[in-house]
Amino acid sequence: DIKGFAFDLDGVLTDTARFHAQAWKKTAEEVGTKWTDELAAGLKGISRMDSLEMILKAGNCEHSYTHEQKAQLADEKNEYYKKLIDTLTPEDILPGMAEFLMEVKHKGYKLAVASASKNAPIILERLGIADMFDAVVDPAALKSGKPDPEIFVRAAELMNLQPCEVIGLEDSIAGIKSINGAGEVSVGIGDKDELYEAAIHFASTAEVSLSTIQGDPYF
Ligand code: B16
Ligand code: MG
Repeated sequence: DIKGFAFDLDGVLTDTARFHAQAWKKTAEEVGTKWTDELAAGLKGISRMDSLEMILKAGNCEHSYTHEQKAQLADEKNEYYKKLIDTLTPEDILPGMAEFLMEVKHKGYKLAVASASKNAPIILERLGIADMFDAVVDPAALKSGKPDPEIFVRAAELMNLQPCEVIGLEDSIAGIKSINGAGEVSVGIGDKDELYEAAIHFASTAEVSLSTIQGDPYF
């Protein structure tokens, strides 16, 4: 029986990808990496340090920086990013998701956030939905990021549920792999061809519906 839902944040509850892109673009310019839409898309769901590594690799300069310099670049990006997310309000919850959260909460399901973002708690506060969740996974306490299953396994543990009792919602391929690897039911939101590994699929957050999920053979 499904008893809980684990939500990715960026791309599922709100769109912070535009702010990540804006902030990483500055870093890319600083290190001399050409900023492309493809590069931006590849950073979806990937941790801060892994994102920086991808940007440095794209410019063939991953060996030109010491650990300290990389930490500094990541810090600078995060300071700028934090200014951008300060502008978030409840209006920035993605279409349909405030209603979906209220519906599952009202029906007695447990709710968790499984985001790679260390800024997730501030973002949830800004969106006005922090109180709805029984648990928020702390990504700093994990050994491996998505696509490793650890983050979604942890989300189930924090809800006191078995993975098979949890549905995970994700917009990234890395996230869907993490949910599937954890033994949970994956819901993919976005491009169907890209997210073909998802058990259940919706084209956008506006389409996500509890009755459709409950009617699916995977439920
Ligand atoms: P931070 P998600 C991810 O969020 C973003 O998609 C990814 O672009 C970002 O690098 C990562 O969080 C870490 O964020 O720098 O705030 O710790 O999709 O897992 O909610
Ligand atoms: Mg995401």
